[in-house]
Amino acid sequence: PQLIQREDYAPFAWLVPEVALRFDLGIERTRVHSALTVQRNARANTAEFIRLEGDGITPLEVTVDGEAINSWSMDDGDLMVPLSGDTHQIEIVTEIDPSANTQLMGLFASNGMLCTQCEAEGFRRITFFPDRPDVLSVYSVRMSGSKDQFPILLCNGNLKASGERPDGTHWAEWHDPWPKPSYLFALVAGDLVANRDTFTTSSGREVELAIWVRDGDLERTDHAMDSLKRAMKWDEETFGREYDLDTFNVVAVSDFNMGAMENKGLNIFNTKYVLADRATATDGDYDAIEGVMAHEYFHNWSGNRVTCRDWFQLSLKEGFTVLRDQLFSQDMGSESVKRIEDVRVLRAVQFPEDSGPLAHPIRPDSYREISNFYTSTVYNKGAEVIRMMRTMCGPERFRSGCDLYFDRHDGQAATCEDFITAIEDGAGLDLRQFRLWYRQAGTPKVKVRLEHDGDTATLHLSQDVPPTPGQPEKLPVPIPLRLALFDRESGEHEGEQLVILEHAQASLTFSGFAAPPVLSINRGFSAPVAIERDTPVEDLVFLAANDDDPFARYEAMQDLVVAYLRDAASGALASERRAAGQQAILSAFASAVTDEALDDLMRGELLILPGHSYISEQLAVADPLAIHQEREGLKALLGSRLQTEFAAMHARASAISDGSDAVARGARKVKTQALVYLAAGVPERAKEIAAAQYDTATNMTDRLGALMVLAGLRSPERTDKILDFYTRFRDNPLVIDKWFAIQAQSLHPDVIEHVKALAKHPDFNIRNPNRVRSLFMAFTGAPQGFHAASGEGYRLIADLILELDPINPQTAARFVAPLGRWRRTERDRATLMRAELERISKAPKLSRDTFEQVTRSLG
Ligand code: B3K
Ligand code: ZN
Repeated sequence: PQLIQREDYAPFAWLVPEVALRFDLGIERTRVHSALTVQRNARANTAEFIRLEGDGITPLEVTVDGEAINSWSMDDGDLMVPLSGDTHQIEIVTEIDPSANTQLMGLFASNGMLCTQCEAEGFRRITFFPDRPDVLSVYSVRMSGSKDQFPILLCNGNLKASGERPDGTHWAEWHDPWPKPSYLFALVAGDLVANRDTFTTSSGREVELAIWVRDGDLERTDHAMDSLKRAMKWDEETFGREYDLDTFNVVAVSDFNMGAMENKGLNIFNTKYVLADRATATDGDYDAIEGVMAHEYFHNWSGNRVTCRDWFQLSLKEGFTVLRDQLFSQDMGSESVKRIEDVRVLRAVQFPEDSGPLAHPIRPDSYREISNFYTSTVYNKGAEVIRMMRTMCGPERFRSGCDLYFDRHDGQAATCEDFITAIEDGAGLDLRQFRLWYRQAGTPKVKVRLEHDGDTATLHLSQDVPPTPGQPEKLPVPIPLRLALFDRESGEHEGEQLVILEHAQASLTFSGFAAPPVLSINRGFSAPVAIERDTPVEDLVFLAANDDDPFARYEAMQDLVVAYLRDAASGALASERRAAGQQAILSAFASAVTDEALDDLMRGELLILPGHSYISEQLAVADPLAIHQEREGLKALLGSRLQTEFAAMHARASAISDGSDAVARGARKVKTQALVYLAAGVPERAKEIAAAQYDTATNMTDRLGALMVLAGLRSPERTDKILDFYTRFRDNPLVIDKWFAIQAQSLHPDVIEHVKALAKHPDFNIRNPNRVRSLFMAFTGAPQGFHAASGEGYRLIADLILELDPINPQTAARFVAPLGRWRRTERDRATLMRAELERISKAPKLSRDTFEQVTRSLG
């Protein structure tokens, strides 16, 4: 497959101001009639043809200006139509079989309904079209089909007319006044019911809101609706963005490759991010629904009104929209807890990506399959990069920059460069050097050293951006670091400063410190970098107890643990230092458990140990089992030595009455945290408490937390509760997904056998992406299974990739990354991982998606 390069961008030779589509809908046969008004693009090179992209479709009829032609030809799936004049009308008929569409791209069937997914290149599986984001058109759509089968017919924009015919069919006509690229097209036809509401915009327009689901799911849509209304209001207040159509429809589907899709006026969601009630969804699910609802809604401006010129600019809409949804969630709940959660995801997923074979800049330079670039780098690091701009200028100036961006580029397909320039002009920032963040991959490493002499403290900073594939040499990037220097006597500091490290090295002096201060740096995680600080253990303990920046406090605890586990897992810890490290961690945890000034939501964060992948990141080459054992060993130590404290915390939290407020949520969070440690340290005692928590649970958070802990233990309670859970929830696919995941990601020594058995369970369905992820993606997070010395874990994942690739390449390709970490993994395992990648690469007819990921990973 061809390598597509950012530098090769050229505008399309034709404009397509108008598109009229007619759909005759059927699950097995849908006929599509498309009429395109095309005009020569004065800003592009002239062409004698128009290339209309197609993927797996054939033209049944082609007419130009009303005349059937046969001078068209096919080129690699695309339709080439010769055109001589400046303006033409092209009409094309295609036919597709949505029931055979297992890729879930284009028009597909899910549970008897029809729906679409067009981003990035799915529209070409419906009809021939210049399927690129810089071609913007006004769409009119007429759809018709059996009224019985498809009582509800939805499309982008506003409903214009509808009617019935005597033959049992009905039709609807929709018009979307806003010019849009084909990737934002959507259509839904099915038997659906709606949760309806209205929203009055700041300028007083009333918008009809509807969330469409299957009959029976309606009771579980209230949280999604509330989240949507909160997001609409917040975007008006915080970014001055108002909704721009008379209706906003959201449809939930159970077969979906991703979380959700921001199609203009008709968002399509994975049911996972819509349906929730207290018995079936965890607090984490509630937060995720709120966040994804907001994210897709925010795309209406950052993505739809201003879209991307080409797919290399993806972070223009995704990074920005992730930042917007993060800020929204920070405002809706606990700002510091949300910040910690976002950083944890970044470190668990994006940092490893940035240090592995799939590393790429937030604005990539080339791709073979764009689906592979919907990554944590483009999304989460992209958000961090824009967040740094905001940190450097402050929220007000940032808002002015955003206003200018929306103003200047409304109705356009823009670039990251356009965004940066608008922020420079509107916020008054100089971002010349900062642009490197868009061009360079790799997580910058910042070394921090604090010296003290007389009454002066000197801070030495240096940075290094590591080499990544295709980028051996790097330049220093501007790194905004929020810092404070604490007086260790008073436990206070004289105010926070923002320092921007622009060069490879810098030294800063601070006077007025008779005694050496304690440095708190990268507060709030002001830059997405890896800090290496030579901070003594007692200073970390000090910060873990005293830092007034909640993120920095969390970070001090993490650093204590990370340093210990890193050294322990690499065998570099002499027994004395081991004991000292454990002692420091024990005392930091003991104060976190008992500190009455902390709320439980924050306490819960402090008590989460750094994840396996983040610890691996600290080592050039990691032994996954050693990390796992040390991490579990530390948990066991904490659980047994702080047994009384954890049990008391569990009892205290269990007495807090159930509810959806922050106090009750915090209580649930620490309850399960207590169980996690007790299960590691005193499993016999933990079993009982967990079983009781399971039995008396009145919500999914408590029930699943208890089940998760039991799933890792060999005990009769485990078997009992796993069976009970299945029986209770067998009719709810989203909960059964949890049931699969909890077993696949468990600490149980027989996890591989469990996964193999679950793959044969009647409820396992390889065609449903949620189910595949809940079994196999979860399994890649069970180190003792995935990294089993026999290589069986790697083989399971490789077998899955090979089986799934012909069915759903986009989802299959997502499983390559865990195997791609071989270079950073201990030698024997690396050989096994590599061998599986090679086996995959030799398969005949590998999809472009999987081929690209496997090739890069072997690289
Ligand atoms: N824009 C979509 C992602 C589409 C993924 C295509 N492979 C959802 C989102 O980021 O909001
Ligand atoms: Zn998005």
